[in-house]
Amino acid sequence: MRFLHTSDWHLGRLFFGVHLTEDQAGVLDQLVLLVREARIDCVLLAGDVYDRSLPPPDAVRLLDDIVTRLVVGAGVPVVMIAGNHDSAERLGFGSRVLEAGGLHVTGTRPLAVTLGDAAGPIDIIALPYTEPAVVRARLGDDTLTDHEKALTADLACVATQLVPGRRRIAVAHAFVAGAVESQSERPLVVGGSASVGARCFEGLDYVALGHLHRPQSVGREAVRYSGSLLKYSFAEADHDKSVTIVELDERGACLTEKVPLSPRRDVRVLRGTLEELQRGAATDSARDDYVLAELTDRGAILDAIGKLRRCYPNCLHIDRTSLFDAPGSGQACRADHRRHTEAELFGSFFREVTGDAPNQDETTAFAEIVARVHGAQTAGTADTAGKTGKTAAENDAP
Ligand SMILES: [Mn+2]
Repeated sequence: MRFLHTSDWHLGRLFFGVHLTEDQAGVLDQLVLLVREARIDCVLLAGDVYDRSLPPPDAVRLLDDIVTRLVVGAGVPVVMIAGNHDSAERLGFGSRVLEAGGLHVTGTRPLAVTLGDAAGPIDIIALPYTEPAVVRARLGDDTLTDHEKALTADLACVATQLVPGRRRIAVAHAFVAGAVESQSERPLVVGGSASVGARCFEGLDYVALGHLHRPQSVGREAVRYSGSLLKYSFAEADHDKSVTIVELDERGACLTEKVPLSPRRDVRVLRGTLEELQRGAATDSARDDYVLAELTDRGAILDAIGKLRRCYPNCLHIDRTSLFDAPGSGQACRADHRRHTEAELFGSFFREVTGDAPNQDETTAFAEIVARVHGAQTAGTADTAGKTGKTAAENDAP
């Protein structure tokens, strides 16, 4: 039997204020095509279907469309669980009605789905993401104090109802110890560990995991994260986003294959001076990509984002932290500015911003500007005093 394992679609996601629904629709079109062309028997969607518990209407419409094309159009059953971003109750709406049609969705409790091929039945245990406290209350067991115990208990609940010896896989949304995190996952707990050991999944022929956004196996090849549908942070710029095709043979051994998805816009980090990036754009064939610009210029740039968006229209963010990592950074603000001359203050400000002391030309230019300002002030005061008949001292009064 051939499964397509995917997770973390995060439909309705905003990326630096940009709605990604069209980008998601584009790769999901590819997914539907792949399901047909690769003769997939069942799609496993391992949670974080939506980005938030109350998804925007566009995201709901997109999920409705994709699921209909898979289940009704292609005749391929879908097993879908809630992740920590989903509302378990809302995602699970109508699940008992939908089951007969081939859409097996579960939000609040574990579920067993039995499919089969020529070699016999295959049991799929669908384990939606659940807080230990919720499992504790549902099972009436006070000993379920952490994620591992809760998941093990849920798994056991379903497993005891199954016929032993049959091929068995699981779909779960969890953080398995030893796996590598990314920047765009919401931690399952704040200030603690929510990891579960890979040993929880012993005896299962394949475990289709969701939660971590980097595609990876953990512990053994058959315990696997497919990774997210798209890159949901700039820290994921180097990820190869993909889905996993799992071929389960008659003995329960599986072969996995990563199939890449091509988003209409990639997520890239570009580093250099503004001028270097502008020059690079001339020969860049993917200027529509979502871009984070790490500008290495020293000193101020007026409207840097406006200038960058003329060549990279989807430049979403500028990072100038290198500026603030400069040696001497932060020193100037601690100095008492009343004890320093204008030239000294300028010097320390210049060092603060650029990391270097001003050169002779810059020092001279500053001195000239200061002299001109002082000259204008003196002339202005004299002029005003002349017109109003007041003295300069009177004009200075508050
Ligand atoms: Mn996620």
